[in-house]
Amino acid sequence: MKNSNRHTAIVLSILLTVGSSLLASRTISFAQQSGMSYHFSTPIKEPHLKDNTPAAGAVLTSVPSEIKLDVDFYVGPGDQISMMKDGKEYGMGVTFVSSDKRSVTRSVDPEAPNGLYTVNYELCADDGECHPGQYQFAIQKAGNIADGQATDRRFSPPKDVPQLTAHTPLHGAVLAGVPINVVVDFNYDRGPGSKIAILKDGKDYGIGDTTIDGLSNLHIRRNMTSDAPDGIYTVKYTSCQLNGTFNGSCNDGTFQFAIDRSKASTFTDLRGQKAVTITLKNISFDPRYVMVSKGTTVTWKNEDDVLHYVNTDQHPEHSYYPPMNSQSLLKGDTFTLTFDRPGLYPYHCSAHHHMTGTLLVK
Ligand SMILES: [Cu+2]
Repeated sequence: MKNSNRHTAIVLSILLTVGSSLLASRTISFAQQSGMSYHFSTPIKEPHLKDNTPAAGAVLTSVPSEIKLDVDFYVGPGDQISMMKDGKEYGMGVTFVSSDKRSVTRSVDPEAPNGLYTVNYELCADDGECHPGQYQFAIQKAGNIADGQATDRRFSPPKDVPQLTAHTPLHGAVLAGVPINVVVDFNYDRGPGSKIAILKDGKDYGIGDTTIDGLSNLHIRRNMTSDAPDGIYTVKYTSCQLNGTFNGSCNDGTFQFAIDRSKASTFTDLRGQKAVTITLKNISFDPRYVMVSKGTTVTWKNEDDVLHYVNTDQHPEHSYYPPMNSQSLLKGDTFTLTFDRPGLYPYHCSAHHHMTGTLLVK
């Protein structure tokens, strides 16, 4: 060992000795505009783990699509990946083993908020022996906006009401076309008095009456006029409870979304065809963003070995356009629907939450 190297080694060994009591954990500071810093626990490494994505201690500026663990052996059945924050699971669907059995993946909830996440996993060998492991990473999306809110500053914060579970469009969504309707979802029956207005510059672009539908009357819905102009819309809704403790009581909520037709320029233009096929392949919809003419029959075909679905937004309500909910699709299975109403149809696969698509009917 050279002198200078020896010197470095001595300094390092002193630092390691001093730091050994602190080795149980380490802090990585994150000094971007948020000023957030995260305290990561030391990973517990499964003996055969070769690599993991995201990396331990990573601070990501967007939500990863999946957790991926690479191994230096062949994994058997029984593997598990969990991604937790504040006692809530953000792993989605089942844990998958790659066809070469050298990696294990699980999808991540695309709505996962900012914060520190703990990945707990268990990797199993062919002989059924399993070993646990753990590591942490953080998500810190750009901007200082609170969790779950739009990062586009044109939008003012939404006002939610009791028993609200979801709505379509989402707050802060910038849409490539006009939504066919606005749907607000609840976990308890809605009753008379519930109503939706879709406002821009004091004008209501909702058409017809607000309706209540779905199993147990969980959704309130209002159609939207298809010639609504580009711009920001404020949805003002009144939610009235039908049964239970709050029978007859009403609450007002708001959220906002925008229409920007220029976003449709990125869509695959399949207009002028009577029939169009979208393939479900490599856990994605191909093409993902599709423009078709009114009256087109669209067929989704699963070409993956895994089970997929076509589900209208949001998950798990699937209420935006209920005819667009398929049965489970095995490899080779198809789902076909004819679209007579112009507008935007956002959808997803309920088995793979980052597997999303949008159909724009012109
Ligand atoms: Cu899927």
